[in-house]
Amino acid sequence: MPKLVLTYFDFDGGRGEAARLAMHLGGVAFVDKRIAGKDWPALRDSTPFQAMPVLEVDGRTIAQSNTINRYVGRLADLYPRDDMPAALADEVMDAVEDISTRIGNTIALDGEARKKTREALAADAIPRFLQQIEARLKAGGGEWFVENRLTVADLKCYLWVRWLKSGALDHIPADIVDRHAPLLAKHLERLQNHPKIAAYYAARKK
Ligand SMILES: N[C@@H](CCC(=O)N[C@@H](CS)C(=O)NCC(=O)O)C(=O)O
Repeated sequence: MPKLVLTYFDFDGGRGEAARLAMHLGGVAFVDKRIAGKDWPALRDSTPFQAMPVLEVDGRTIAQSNTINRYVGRLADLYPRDDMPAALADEVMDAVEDISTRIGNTIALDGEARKKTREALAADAIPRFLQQIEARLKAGGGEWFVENRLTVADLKCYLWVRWLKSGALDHIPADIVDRHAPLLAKHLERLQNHPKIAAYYAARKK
């Protein structure tokens, strides 16, 4: 197994969290390097695309969260080996990435601009993405996206849905998932109640 160092912000969510969870679930040893916000400006230019997460693999650096998810997913046996289920898992991860980026971009906006942009997202793009992603869960059998088992696609979706339902996003109603994609709300519970995920977050709280 290569020596792995995952570098990401010091909170239990965001683009680095699916890889952390995947390695934890798969028993893949890694250094969980957590960066405080105040230390990020000094580190920024040393990362390939001035962004995190980054994964060092035996000293080589890999950037881009979904690329990292696929890589650690393979190590953790949480990513499909066959082409079609792998493409379906990628589709979910990339769709979640697209919509998360659109939501994330509103964080930097000022009051009224943020309100308008978030209300527009809540009226159109978010319901569409929820419905389309839910349709893919249904096509996979209703519990998992592919191969009737947990993969990194489930982790990526779970973290997005958890964010939407957290109430942290003003002007995006926290019940938007329940209203537009009830299967994704159940999927969130399935992941939250997964024994290893529940134990991981219980331990993080201590
Ligand atoms: N496409 C990239 C986006 C990475 C990204 O924007 N990361 C954010 C944190 S989630 C970041 O590093 N922001 C700090 C900055 O832009 O200065 C990926 O998927 O990894």
